[in-house]
Amino acid sequence: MYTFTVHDMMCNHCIMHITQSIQAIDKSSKVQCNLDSKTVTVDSSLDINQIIKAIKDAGYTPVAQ
Ligand SMILES: [Cu+2]
Repeated sequence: MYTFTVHDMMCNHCIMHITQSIQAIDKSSKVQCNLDSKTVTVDSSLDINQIIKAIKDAGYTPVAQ
């Protein structure tokens, strides 16, 4: 389980982009995004760097917690 702060996640559209980008590399991952706390929690067996890359590829800036 990985938790990131993503300050540039502003709306549900951002959440959709981030979730789709992660699920594109791990279909069985579980992604939970919280706009109030600007956090993204990812349950995935992939390496954290792959998750970070997926979030960056979606156009956002994750900071690992
Ligand atoms: Cu947005």
